Amino acid sequence: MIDDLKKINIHSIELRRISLPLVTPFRTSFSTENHRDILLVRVETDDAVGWGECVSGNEPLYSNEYVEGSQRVMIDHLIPRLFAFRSRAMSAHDVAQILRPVKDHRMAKAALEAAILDAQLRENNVSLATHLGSIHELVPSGVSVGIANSLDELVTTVGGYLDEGYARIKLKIEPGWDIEPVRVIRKTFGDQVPLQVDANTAFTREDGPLLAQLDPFNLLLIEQPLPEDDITGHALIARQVGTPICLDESIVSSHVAIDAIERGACSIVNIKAGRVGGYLEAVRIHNVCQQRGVPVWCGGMLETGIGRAMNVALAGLPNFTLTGDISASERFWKQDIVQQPIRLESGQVRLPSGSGAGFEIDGPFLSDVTTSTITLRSEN
Ligand code: SMG
Ligand code: MG
Repeated sequence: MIDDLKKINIHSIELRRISLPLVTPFRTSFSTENHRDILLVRVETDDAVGWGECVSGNEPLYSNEYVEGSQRVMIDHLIPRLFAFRSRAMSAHDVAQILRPVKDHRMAKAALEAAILDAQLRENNVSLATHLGSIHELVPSGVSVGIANSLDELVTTVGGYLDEGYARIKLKIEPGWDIEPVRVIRKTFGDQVPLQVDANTAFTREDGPLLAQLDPFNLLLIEQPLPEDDITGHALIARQVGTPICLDESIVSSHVAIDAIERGACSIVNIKAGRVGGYLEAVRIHNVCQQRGVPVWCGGMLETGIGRAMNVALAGLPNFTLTGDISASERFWKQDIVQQPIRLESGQVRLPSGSGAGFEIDGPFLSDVTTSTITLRSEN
């Protein structure tokens, strides 16, 4: 991925908050979500408008970021740095460097970079998929299934998704909802269903023997069993468990990815642009994993059509050899804010091909769900 794009002039950055209800509650080991309060970034340049979606949650429970904090850090620290950039014209490839003095806040940085990249690609008439280096037109679509109220309810839900054609099922797990749900899903739907689990940090270093009880079920992977800061703990677990260990929350940069791989903490990596500070760093992680023979897959953060289109573009890179959490928009939303919601086509989703991330906003619906907007203008 080289930066051969014509630079752009940013005129204004709008921060728009929207509120969207989920079609069904989504329960993980750390929370139950009924709606998302989402921060969108809209960048206006000379000849284009670009959009980015911030994936930070309503509360700081997945990571330390949360939507109110992301908006605050953008207004007080990130956007002023972008506007103070020495020369007026900028590339999205400059953004991470400009924002580097501000520690962490990767979801906020990622949303700004995404909006700038989208605008720049639209001005250059290049698609995001092409720019990132995607090689596919369609990618298989996996679905993440929340913790259910009962095993019967879980079977009904998973059966529905399999009927819809999803290519892979991921079950959320937590202590007490771990071996049994997997056993029941395997017994009901057979050994051929591609299946994996995600613990979102809910287990401890002592749980190696428990997690090894998942081995007979032939899972693709166990995602993030231990807390995000415990790389050594994951290496210990990986030695006790036959199922491959995959990291999500722990992998916040390409440096951490290399470290985790070299220390034997994971043999698969989940890549989420928001968690790592942007799509450009996501590609770097893809590359360092590829060089080390570690397959990757694209995670999801319950995105609207904005983030979802960008995730599909990323998932077309060659080392995304495992199926991602890129379900159809209707898995989470009754109505999407874009005119081209992601749809399932025989268990796959299509990479957007228009310039930028390839979608158009549904303006009237976006207005309906907007709860606030703030516009910041560059003085250049
Ligand atoms: O967007 O399909 C999606 C959700 C996928 O399970 C998913 N994401 O840890 O991987 C993960 C979770 C994080 C979000 S939970 C609110
Ligand atoms: Mg996860």
